[in-house]
Amino acid sequence: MKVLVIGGDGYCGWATALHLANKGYEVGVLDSLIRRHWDNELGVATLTPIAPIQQRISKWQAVSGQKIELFVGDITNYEFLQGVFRSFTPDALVHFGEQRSAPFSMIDREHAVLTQVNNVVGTLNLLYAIKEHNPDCHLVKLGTMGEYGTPNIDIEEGYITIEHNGRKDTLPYPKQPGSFYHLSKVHDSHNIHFACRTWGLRATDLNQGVVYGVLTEETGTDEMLINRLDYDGVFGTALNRFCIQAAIGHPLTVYGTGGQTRSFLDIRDTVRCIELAIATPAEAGKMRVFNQFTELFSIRDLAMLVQKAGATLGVKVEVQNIDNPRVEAEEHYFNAKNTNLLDLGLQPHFLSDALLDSLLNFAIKYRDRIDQQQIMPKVKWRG
Ligand code: NAD
Ligand code: USQ
Repeated sequence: MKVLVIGGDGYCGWATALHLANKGYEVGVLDSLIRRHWDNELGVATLTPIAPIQQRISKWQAVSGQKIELFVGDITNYEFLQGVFRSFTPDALVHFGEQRSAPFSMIDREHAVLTQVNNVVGTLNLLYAIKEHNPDCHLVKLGTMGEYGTPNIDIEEGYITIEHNGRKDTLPYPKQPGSFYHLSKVHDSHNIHFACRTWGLRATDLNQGVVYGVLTEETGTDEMLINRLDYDGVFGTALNRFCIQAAIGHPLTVYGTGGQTRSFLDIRDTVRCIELAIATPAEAGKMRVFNQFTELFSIRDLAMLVQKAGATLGVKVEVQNIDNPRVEAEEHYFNAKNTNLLDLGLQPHFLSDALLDSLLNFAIKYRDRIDQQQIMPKVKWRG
């Protein structure tokens, strides 16, 4: 089975491409490398020294004997995308290839527009390419738990059954996202749902929580295969940032009270979830939705866990509540379902002392690469 991993040079995509190759899939990587360019523009860099994609791929071939085909280009360019479909003929697409930072999308009008055009047009092009070249191809699309926002009722997996004025229907779950980035994912979901209903395509929308960790079985086999690990105020995410802050003695940056609850998963579960989604494709005409996370934590609790893990390694960790640069509820109800992937056989790696230890030690190993100026958040939602 041939799987094209779009965004395969990124954090989730690189780990997934190698994992699927290791599991016997014929893998192609498509990436425009735009994320490396955005890092350069912002003057930020991953904690880990990542090799150019061509070198990463040839190293993987050297260690595993498996070939991964590389397509460098932008999915918003339809001619390019059609060329890839003709030459690679994928049976499944895993789509990670979007601008994925909420703060990046809130920098100014240009970044909001860039984010929504890149994400919405890219996904729309994929839907047309599937329809034209292989309507049976299964689209596995990365969405986000942030599509739902923080409603005061339980969050279902994509759809909710509602009774209204004596009538009943199962409808897309209401969405209240918290940034122009998160909104782009809602727009994608609507377009994918429409294409499935109208053209009979098959898709799985994976509403993923915040990913943490860096090592997977495959990326750990050689230093040249190392994954990216973002810590800066734009692309860095909560738990990864906290471990890296702890490693250099920077107080942990909890925004506001830290009562914000979010869903999380280990990157080793990200790659496994994708494998499970591909192995049992969605039915033709259906957009399935899986909530892809394993645990819920408040930001304040995460900071406390990192503080505790630091203490066992002899690292003193301070927690600082700073003014929240975002507009979001800080104390709220949050209860989301995640049974679909568990039913398919996911065996979660829950957050453990061992993982925090290894992430902290990883951060300590590369701490000379950290630019302290990039840690505090600079982008404010209200401008
Ligand atoms: P990333 O920035 O590390 O990787 C994304 C990759 O996509 C980059 O290599 C980039 O160059 C590429 N890309 C972007 N636009 C493209 C385009 N138009 N054409 C071709 N390539 C393009 O991001 P990530 O952390 O790996 O996230 C991957 C996906 O998973 C995103 O869609 C994101 O929204 C979703 N997700 C990520 C997280 C997380 O915590 N990292 C959590 C939930 C969902
Ligand atoms: N936060 C802090 N301190 C920090 C960083 C973040 O308190 O130093 C808080 C934020 O205010 C927010 C929460 O932690 O309440 C999560 O923020 P984040 O930056 O870790 O994650 P987010 O912006 O939501 O985005 C990330 C990924 C995105 C993905 C999303 C999944 O960048 O691609 O879609 O996680 S989810 O959060 O479930 O929507």
